[in-house]
Amino acid sequence: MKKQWWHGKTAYQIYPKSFYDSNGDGIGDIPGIISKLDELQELGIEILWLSPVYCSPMADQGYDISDYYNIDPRFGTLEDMDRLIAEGKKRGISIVMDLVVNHCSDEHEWFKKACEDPYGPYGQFFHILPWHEGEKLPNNWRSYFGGSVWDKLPGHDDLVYLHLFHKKQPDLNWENPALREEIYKMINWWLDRGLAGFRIDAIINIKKTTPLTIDYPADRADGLCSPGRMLQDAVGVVDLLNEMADRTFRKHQAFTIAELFNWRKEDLASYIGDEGCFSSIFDFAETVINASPNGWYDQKPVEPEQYKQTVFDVQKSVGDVGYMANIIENHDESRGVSRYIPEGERSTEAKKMLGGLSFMLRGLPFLYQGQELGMENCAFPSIEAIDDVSSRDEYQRCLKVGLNEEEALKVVSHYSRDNGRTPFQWNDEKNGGFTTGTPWLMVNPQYKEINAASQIGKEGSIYEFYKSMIALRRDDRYEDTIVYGVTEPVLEDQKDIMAYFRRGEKQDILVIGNFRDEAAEVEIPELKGKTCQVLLNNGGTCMAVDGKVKLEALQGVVFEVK
Ligand code: TEU
Ligand code: CA
Repeated sequence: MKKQWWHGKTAYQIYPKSFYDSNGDGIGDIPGIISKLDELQELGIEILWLSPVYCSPMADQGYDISDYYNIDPRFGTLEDMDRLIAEGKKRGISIVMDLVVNHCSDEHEWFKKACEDPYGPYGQFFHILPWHEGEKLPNNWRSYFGGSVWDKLPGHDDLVYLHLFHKKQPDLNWENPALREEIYKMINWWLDRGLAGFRIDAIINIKKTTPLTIDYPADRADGLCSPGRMLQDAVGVVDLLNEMADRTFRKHQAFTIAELFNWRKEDLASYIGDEGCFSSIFDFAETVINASPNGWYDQKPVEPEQYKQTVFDVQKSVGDVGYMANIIENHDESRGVSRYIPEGERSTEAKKMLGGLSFMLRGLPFLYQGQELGMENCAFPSIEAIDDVSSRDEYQRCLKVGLNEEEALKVVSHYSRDNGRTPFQWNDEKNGGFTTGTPWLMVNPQYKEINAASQIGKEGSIYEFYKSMIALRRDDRYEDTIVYGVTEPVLEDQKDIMAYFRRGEKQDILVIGNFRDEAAEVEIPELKGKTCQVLLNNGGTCMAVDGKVKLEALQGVVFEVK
């Protein structure tokens, strides 16, 4: 694998709507982000990805874009964005925007023109098919947010258009070269402005099976099938992606990170190999542990053993082919600490342990806002307190299969995307210091205990633990091993102990965590006769003597082994 400028960095995702509100309208904004750049630099962040800030009707929180060339007034102006890029540069922080091009908004002018003249050039920008009342729809795919992927084209009783996501997110027709030209032009326009690159949304969905009129076996009682099934059969996405990369990213040496679920091992090199179409992709394997085709109500809690095995499987299959990005959460997931740490064990120490086990893996650590504080899921008091489209769909599903409202709320609260979207907890003042107005989404009541002000500069805090991990990753003495060392799991048969070596040229690093609620002593014979120096410890006393490692309950330690 060729070395790249970004490999040794630490990245951070901002969900702008919920990060910091600079003008009291209850919505986070770009000036708010700029005002916090010093703190991000202090933490050690060098790559910053912003979820979408383009003009949007917000049917899906900005993932429905009505103008790719402008900033939504709720978030600021184009000048603010330019300023963010420039201020980032001054602090060694590369700014990455979200590239949402599987679909746009039904309020984008392309879609409006397509509605005016479906048989004209803009009709070809979308997937529009004839259909008559009473007929079967063109296919039986289910939107990711529930219901059919087909809806009537506004103003036309005899036509339907395709949307894999919300009906306000019509899919763009990537088979049409004219559409692709428009997309490339837009990408280059942003890169020319000084943007470092993009996180690329839902990109695998751009290639559909053809013709579109083929049904798949139903995977639920509604007779529909998830588009995920169709994606297994769709061929040729890599050709499209390479064309996009050639025309845009490669010319600019842009950093690109794709949201790509269910990649096949044999395709990995074409995505993130040296000649791949992206810089990196996220490891999402952990986020789908125990996922059920039936929906959230049917999903079982994640066991530490499942977490460990899934992480190791991904590390092994990626190997040296490319560089993955490791996360414990993002804006589409519930909080990692609430998901991967068993109920009742969510202590400060346990949160650091989980953070460390993920951060020290081979790959780019990608933190999500609030992760560095140990922010947890929110106890939403009612479904009305939840805004997210997919959560509302899952809630209805729960009721449909017979759960009562309280049970349905419990399920949805556990998995809701809004868990990651509650406002950032800056301090213990009103609204957690996020806004002086009324926040667009409730603030997690835990802000009194969990907030940035009480952790920054405080010895032993989760924030300071993350800061030391980031510093360690940049430390000349260890950098090469942490960034490029091979991941080699050990003690795999020790239940609820997650341990791995990072094998480097200068040294080996041992990362070990004890998910058990009691102390553990394990033996790693190769440590005999070697010295183990503690580089990081989440608290408590630990010993590595004569090949034996003693850990307290929920203790996580990083050792240098020489
Ligand atoms: O997500 C795409 C995606 O496949 C997952 O979001 C998942 O299916 C969904 O979250 C179900 O809960 C991306 C964005 O990250 C997400 O926020 C957008 O809603 C989606 O694309 C549409 O743009
Ligand atoms: Ca604002």
